[in-house]
Amino acid sequence: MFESLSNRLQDVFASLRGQGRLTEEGVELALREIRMALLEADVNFKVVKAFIDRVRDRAVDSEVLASLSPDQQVVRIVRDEMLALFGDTEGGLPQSAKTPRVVMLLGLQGSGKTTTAAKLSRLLKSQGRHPILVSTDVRRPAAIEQLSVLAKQIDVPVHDPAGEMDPVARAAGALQAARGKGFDVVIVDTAGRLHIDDDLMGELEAIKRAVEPVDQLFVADAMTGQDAIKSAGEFNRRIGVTGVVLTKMDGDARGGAALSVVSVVGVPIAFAGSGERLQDLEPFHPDRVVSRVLGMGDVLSLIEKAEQAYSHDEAAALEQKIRRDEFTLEDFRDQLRAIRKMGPLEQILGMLPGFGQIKELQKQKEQVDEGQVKRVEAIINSMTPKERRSHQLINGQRRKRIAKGSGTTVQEVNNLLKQFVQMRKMLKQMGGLMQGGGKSLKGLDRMKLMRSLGGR
Ligand SMILES: Nc1nc2c(ncn2[C@@H]2O[C@H](COP(=O)(O)OP(=O)(O)OP(=O)(O)O)[C@@H](O)[C@H]2O)c(=O)[nH]1
Ligand SMILES: [Mg+2]
Repeated sequence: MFESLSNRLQDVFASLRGQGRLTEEGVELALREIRMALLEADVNFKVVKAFIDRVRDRAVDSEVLASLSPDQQVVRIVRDEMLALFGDTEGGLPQSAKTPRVVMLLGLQGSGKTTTAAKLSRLLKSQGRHPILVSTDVRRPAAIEQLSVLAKQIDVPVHDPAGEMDPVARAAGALQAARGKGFDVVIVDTAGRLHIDDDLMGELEAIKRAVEPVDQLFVADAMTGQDAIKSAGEFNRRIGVTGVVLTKMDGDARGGAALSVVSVVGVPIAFAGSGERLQDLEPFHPDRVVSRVLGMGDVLSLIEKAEQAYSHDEAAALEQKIRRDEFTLEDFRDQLRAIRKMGPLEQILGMLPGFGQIKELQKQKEQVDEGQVKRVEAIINSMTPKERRSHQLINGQRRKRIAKGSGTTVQEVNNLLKQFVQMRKMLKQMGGLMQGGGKSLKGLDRMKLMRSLGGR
């Protein structure tokens, strides 16, 4: 699922890579592609429109972070907005003090209600709850038996009085049994229909009145895309839906249903089913799904770290210094510290996609030695403030003293100074390119920088 959407979005991000800054045309072009990608993934068109408008607003009037490159900025905005699509949800069932808690499953025929009933009871049991199951599907032959067979596999009791064929009586009986025997959750499986009809709705309403469920979960087959959403809206109007269970996420659904359901129905996705086995149900975690869609889970956390380590003001101040050729060893040390705040270099580099696979980069990774970075810092710390501000002062005599003070060699001090001078030159050139815009040294550029330093 989400594969093709994911690929297309990543193409969009790739096309933004290497651009110096976000221009309005660049954003528009990217938005057009993102829009197409979402529509092709079967996301509801109204949802797409609202989504694109919000991304545009944010990208153009840009609370642009100096530490991010254009593609990272767009990824970040798209990620935020996708998360917003799913609403603020942790997945799972919301808190409720009601005991026994009745969970009623609703949905069209074959959407996965019965399987989900069993999966959910297994999940709740593993969380220390004591569920009991009941089938109210008296119409389809063997439907009751199906639930019993599944329940046996996971050792969860079912309420199944022989010969009782009234759906309401079966549900009410289960609730009574739960009260009497100390079960704290009653999961009510219901009958499905190919299409929504009055008969079915009437029956569901009667069951609902009899057992007053806390949760009315709409079970939607992700493979049916927009149709699932439409019927969710219908069930919501007639019966009320408190949450959605998206099943068959393991199939080749395009994912649009998942991305539209919350906006259209207005309730969160509570669980996602991803297989036929009874352990294949998980509370729905929007952040993980979004990371997967954007294909850059680790890059996202890298972006977060860069944001934390580097404020906009710091970036602007640094940029000014570079322009004026005032970048000192002290600034250099601050940069070093900022980058180390992001975490161990090893770990940061490991977050770059494909880093592990590329041999050449693997070699560079080995060169980024945490110890070396620390030595660079020690060398700078052993300088006097005056020396740090004016590196030209540092003659042979001073170099010897600094080496001694930092527990390094004169050779190492020489290397550092040489690199510093080179870096200043490079920064100055870069500074010339960074006109206006406040786009300064970006996170990843800084890492390259530090790599060249920490390296040799
Ligand atoms: N691959 C996959 N199959 C699933 C999933 N959930 C359910 N199924 C399968 O979908 C089919 C229908 O599931 P049921 O649980 O019987 O669906 P239902 O909604 O109870 O169907 P009715 O009672 O006839 O309305 C079964 O073959 C399940 O094994 C899932 O998450 N992934
Ligand atoms: Mg069923």
